[in-house]
Order: sequence, then C-alpha cells, then structure tokens
Amino acid sequence: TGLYRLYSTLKVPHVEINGIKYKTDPQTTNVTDSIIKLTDRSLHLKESHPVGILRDLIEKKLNSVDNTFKIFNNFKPVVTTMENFDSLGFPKDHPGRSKSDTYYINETHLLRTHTSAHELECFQKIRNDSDNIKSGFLISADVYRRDEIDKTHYPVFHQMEGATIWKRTKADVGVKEPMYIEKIREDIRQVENLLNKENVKITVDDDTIPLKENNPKQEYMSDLEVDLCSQHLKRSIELIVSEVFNKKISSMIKNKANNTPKELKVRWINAYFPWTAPSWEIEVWWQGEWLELCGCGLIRQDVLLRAGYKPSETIGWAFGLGLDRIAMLLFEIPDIRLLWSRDERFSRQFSKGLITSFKPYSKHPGSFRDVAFWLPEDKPDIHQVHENDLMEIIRNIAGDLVESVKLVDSFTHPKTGRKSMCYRINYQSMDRNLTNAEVNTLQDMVCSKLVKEYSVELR
Ligand code: FA5
Ligand code: MG
Repeated sequence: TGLYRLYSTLKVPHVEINGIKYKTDPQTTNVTDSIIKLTDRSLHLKESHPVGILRDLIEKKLNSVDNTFKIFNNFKPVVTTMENFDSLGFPKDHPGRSKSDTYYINETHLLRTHTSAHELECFQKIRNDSDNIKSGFLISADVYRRDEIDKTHYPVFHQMEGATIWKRTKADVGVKEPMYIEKIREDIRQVENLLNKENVKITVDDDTIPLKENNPKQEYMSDLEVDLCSQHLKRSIELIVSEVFNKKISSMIKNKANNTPKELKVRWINAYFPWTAPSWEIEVWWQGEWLELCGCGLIRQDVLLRAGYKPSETIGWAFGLGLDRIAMLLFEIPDIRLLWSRDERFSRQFSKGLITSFKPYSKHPGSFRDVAFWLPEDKPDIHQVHENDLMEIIRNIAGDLVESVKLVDSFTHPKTGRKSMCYRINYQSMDRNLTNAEVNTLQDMVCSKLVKEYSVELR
C-alpha cells in the first residue's frame, strides 16, 4: 500500500490489486483505495471465521452425497468484463454492467460482481476430467457491488457457486431409458435420502411447477430432462438450506430460545438470469420475513458450447448462494461490518466447525449528522449524483466508522424547480467511542468532498 500511495500522489494512472498493476482511466475507473484494501482479506478461506465455517459446512454436506464437486476457492477478484458479463450472455445494455453498481478498474477489468464470473472457466476445467456421467464444481469467493450503507449491506460479500452436469453418452442415442437418465433418477434418490434424515422437517412451497411461459425451458432439453434436472437442483439446494438451518434450530432448542421455529418453511419463485433457463430463487421464512438465499437454474446451452462441450453433449444446473447473510443469522452477528473486524474480541469467539452465537463485547453509542444540499441547477436529474456515489465518498472518508446512511428528505422547490436532498449519516464504531470532534471532522470532509466532486450547494 505504501507503493500504491506513492503512485497516487504522483498521479501515475495505475492501481495495484493482489500484486498486479492495472492501468486506470478517468472515464471508467471507480474502484477506490478503501475497496482495494479489502481484496486480500479472503474471509471465506479463514477456517475460524463465520464465513469460512459456513463455506466449509456447505462444501462438506454437498460432497457427502458422492464427492462430485471439485472445489475452486482461490480465484482472485479482478476479472474481465468478458468473464463477468459476456461469457454469460449479459446483453450490452444490462443494468448490472452500469458504473453505478460495479467497481471498474478500467474498460476491460473490474472486481467480479458474482462468482458466476468463473463458471465458464470451471466448466472448461472439468470437461476432460473423467469418464464419469456426472461431474461438478463449487467456487467460493468475495464479490463486489457498489451499494447502500446499512447493517446488512457491505460493498464486499461472499458467494458460493455450484454446478452439476451429466453427460449424455453415445450409447444413449435413441434408447428409451438412457443410462444418464437412470443416473439422474438415482442421484435424486440419494439427495432425498439425506434430506429425509434431517431432524426438523422442511416444508417446501413451489408454485413454479408446472413451468410458466415467463420462465421457459430450453429447446435442446426434453421435458423429462428438465423435470429431472430441476428436481435434482432443487433438492440439492434444499439440502444445503436444511443442513444450515437445522444446525441453527438445534442449537436454539438446546439454548431454549423462545423464538425457536417448529418447522422450516422455504419457497421457490421464478427468476431470470441470462445464462440459465428456466431460473429460480429460493427463499426461507426466518423470524418473520422471507430471506432471499440463492439464485439458480438449468445452464444455457450457449455457456456449455463456449466452454467447449459439443452440442447436446451435456445437461446440468448452476446456483449462486450468498454466504454473509446466512452467516449473520447463524452466528447472530448484528452488523455486517463485524465480519470485517480485526478485533480479537470478535475473532476469538469462533472456531473451525462450530456454530456459536456471537456475544456483543460492547455497544458504543452512535452519533448522526445530516448533510443537506441542492443539486446543481444545470443537472436537474438526480442520477448525476447517483446515491451510490455519495455512499462511496462517505465510505472512503469514514470507512467502517459509518453504520448507516439514509435518505431522510428530498423535495423540489416549487418555484425554481431545484431539487434538494438530505441524508442522515450515523457514525458509530464497533470498537470504541468516537469523540464529537472526530465525528465533526469526518462530516466536514464528506461535505467538502461532495461540493468538490459534484458541485452541489450545501444548505
Ligand atoms: C447472482 O449473483 C447470480 N450470479 C446467482 C446465480 C448463479 C444464478 C448461478 C443462476 C446460476 P443475485 O444477485 O441474486 O444473483 O445474488 C445471489 C445471492 O447473493 C442472493 O440470493 C443473496 O443471497 C446474495 N446477495 C446478493 N446481493 C447481496 C448483498 N448486497 N449482500 C449480501 N448478499 C447478497
Ligand atoms: Mg437476486
């Protein structure tokens, strides 16, 4: 970082990430120092960190079926726009590509926004792997998205990607009940057996059967293949969910927690992803709300062809699961910033393979400040200062000392037509008390940066 600081003071247009230097360009680059600092944390690899413990738990459960999944956990976060978007068939104008949502390093490189960025590569890697009818992979990694600031949002979180494919063999052509079909049936039975062993029953609500028109199947798969593949996908994800939540429920029963659920309720809903069809999301009912856990679907043939498979050679599924929110509820971590804490009082509470409840070590009072401003007159469109741009300014100045940022007021002056916004910034440290003077300094810096970068007029 010393070297990097030297570069930035000399205004050499480079950034260094994971030991590699990348050219920046003023039109595109929006990755910041505070984000770059997080690129070598690899929390998912720490075996005594909540995210690492959860990753390990899920990997073990999935591979307990028949050890099909090859594991890839060391991909670095810088990827190309090709890998993150084009390889998956994202249209050129997809909102996911926008600078307001994605951290770009330059025109061609960015911080991956999802683990799907490595799907193509992993499909290639497992292609000539074995003669097995069934193969697959799991990828866990940190992913980056420009977003709001509050207790459940952080610009970096973790995902696990999973995929399974079955090979249609030559001998299968024209046969009524081909070998791989029988294999998929057997694979479904295996997952179901494990599901039935879980101690709390899982209730599944699925109104995505039969397939709706807005979530169509692909031409190259038969109705039977779609049916079997999606059954295997859904049961496999339900197995993950019931493993994780059963562990939690068992410990709640042991601790006689009064909000212990008696059953585990999940539901399937239709979804859309450019590289799967049909596509779904699973949600779990937890403490009064539906929690979105995972997106998934049957892999589009285009992706498999790009990875070098022959037409109609394979069929299969993929999913992408968010780890942080599950880790937070599993370990009872009240603020997502804690996952990034380097405080011993946090880290010593967790150990490999154990699900334990986090005991808050202190609660330091927060202190809020409002920033109110008029948007520049010649730019009446509020997207000129995207909300995520404001979040980045605050993050860069105050880092993890900011707990949340909320829009508390916005109005347009009836005569002049000028627009005014007011945001409330809550400053609060997880480790110590902040002084008023310290908070004022941070707030002053935020205000002047906002004026300088976006020519707003403070009110
Ligand atoms: C994806 O990222 C797709 N790549 C998932 C996928 C993979 C679909 C393979 C099909 C096939 P999505 O943006 O919905 O989808 O994110 C997936 C999961 O990541 C969500 O269900 C959620 O659990 C988690 N997630 C998304 N955004 C956040 C966030 N800001 N903070 C924490 N977790 C998040
Ligand atoms: Mg989603």
